[in-house]
Amino acid sequence: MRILLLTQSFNSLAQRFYTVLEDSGHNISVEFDIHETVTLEAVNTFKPDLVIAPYLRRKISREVTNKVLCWIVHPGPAGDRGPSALDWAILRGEASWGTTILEAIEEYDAGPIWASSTFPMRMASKSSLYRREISDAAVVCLITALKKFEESGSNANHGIEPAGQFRRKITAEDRKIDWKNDTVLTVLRKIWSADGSPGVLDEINGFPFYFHDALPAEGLGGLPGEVLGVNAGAVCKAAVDGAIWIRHLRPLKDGDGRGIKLPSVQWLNQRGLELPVLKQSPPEQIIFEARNGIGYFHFPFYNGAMSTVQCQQLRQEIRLRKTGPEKVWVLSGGPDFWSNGLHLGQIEQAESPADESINNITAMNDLVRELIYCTDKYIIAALAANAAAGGVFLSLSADKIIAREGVILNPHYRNMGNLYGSEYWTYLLPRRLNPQAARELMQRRLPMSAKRAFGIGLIDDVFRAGRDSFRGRIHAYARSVNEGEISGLLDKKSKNLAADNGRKMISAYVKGEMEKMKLNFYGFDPSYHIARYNFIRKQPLSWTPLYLAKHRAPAPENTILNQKKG
Ligand code: THG
Repeated sequence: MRILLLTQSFNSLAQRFYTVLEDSGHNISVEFDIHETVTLEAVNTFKPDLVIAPYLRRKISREVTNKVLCWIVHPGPAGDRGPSALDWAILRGEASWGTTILEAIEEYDAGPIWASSTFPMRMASKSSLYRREISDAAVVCLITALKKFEESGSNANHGIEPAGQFRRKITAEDRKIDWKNDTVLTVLRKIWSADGSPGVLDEINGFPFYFHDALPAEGLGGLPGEVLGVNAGAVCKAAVDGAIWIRHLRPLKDGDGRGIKLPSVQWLNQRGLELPVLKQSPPEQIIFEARNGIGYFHFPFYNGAMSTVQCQQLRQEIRLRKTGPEKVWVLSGGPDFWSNGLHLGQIEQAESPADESINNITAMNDLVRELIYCTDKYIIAALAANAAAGGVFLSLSADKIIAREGVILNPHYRNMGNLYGSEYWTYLLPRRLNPQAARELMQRRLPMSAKRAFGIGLIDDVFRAGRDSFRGRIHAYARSVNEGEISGLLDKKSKNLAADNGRKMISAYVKGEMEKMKLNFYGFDPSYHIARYNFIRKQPLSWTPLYLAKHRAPAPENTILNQKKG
């Protein structure tokens, strides 16, 4: 089928839909919701059999809905309606929630329901729930709805009775924290319902900030609303029955449009606020765990972004554990993101973004080199969540890469202003792909499902498993390696590395990459700096790039990566 994805942006769910539909052989094009005339033009040009809106806030015009069946993904159960569904569900503390695909009609979210799926709620932020439960349920709905459509056409009998109500758009007032009365749970729900975006506006000692990335602060308390102190980059504020950590803050404005989300203490220092350092601290961002002879590295960095310091700390942890007895290591990343590489927010706020780019990529490269040279450990990259850009190439330093089905990879740097990229990709990628496939991959710009990444040999396996069973299967696999062929594998690893170095010094690859990167950072073409600015400040999109809007671009050549497997 020809399917047009109509979306406010190419967010994680839009990317998930894109890959699921592409993998099932459909002809997909994407149009951003810029203006109704542009949407109509896209429909008239592409002539889709179906329009799907994975992430849309504005009304699809009657001209479009009269022409073609349009589906809206609604992040709520059947019958629930309105533009802030998940926000309200978190704020109210719903025990279970869902995702629904409904047909767009003139009245908002009131059309026939094509599919719906429910899940138990988790105590987590909106963006975490959206990336995990909402997205997984949306894919279940997509498959169900497509089946109905393919069997019965646009007049399929849906048979799902809506039972819910319209809830208006949530406001800042709805989430305003009342420190004198709110419990820890209430405060957390308010912040979680607004995290990643827009955050809850509150204050630290009179300085206004949007609060993000909040957690309960075990064993801490004080006068309601009192700021108790800081630790590990986070600030602690008391509610009536305890306290919370706020790990990230965003100022109202920083003179240059939308403020940047950064570790709380960084902004507090910048405001000249010195707060007492508490004995307690929030959960670590780098955790080593040894289980049955397997060493796990967890690094659940916020948004998967790895700053210079975080790269250095992770490398330090790896060096520290090298002397440990575990011979098999698992790089687990985090549950919402495996890794997205460079910390563009830190780079954006630096005095010299170009210098900080160099620092950050150097620290990433040092980390990758550390892993490449770990010849006495067999390293498994276990991707339970998405990876992009430098994060993908970091995973290539492992000996085995296994992803959970449903994981999306963006194995390229080009969307960040044509960045050349480093992380030893010129060494690591040709270990897995032939030169033409490697070149195509780096040119591609599009997301790729784990399944397809496995199909082209970019990764070694895909486990079809839920998040918990993925952990179990990775552990079983790691143990089987540990108890089996481990010494042979490590022997081979050392020999391969020596042979590679014999052909061309591995250091020469990164030297070449860094020469290109310096041009990106300091050169004549400012594309990288502009792309980063727009990305960090969430600048509204004014057009759909041609790599997504296929209907506006000439037909692509038949490339290796686009060929269907089996
Ligand atoms: N039908 C059509 N288009 C749609 C939907 C639909 N586009 C996306 C939309 N569903 C997703 N759901 C909503 C539900 C309510 C509102 C927005 C998206 C909403 N919006 C305004 C607001 O934000 O306050 C108010 C009205 C307005 O400005 O139009 O209430 O089902 N065809």
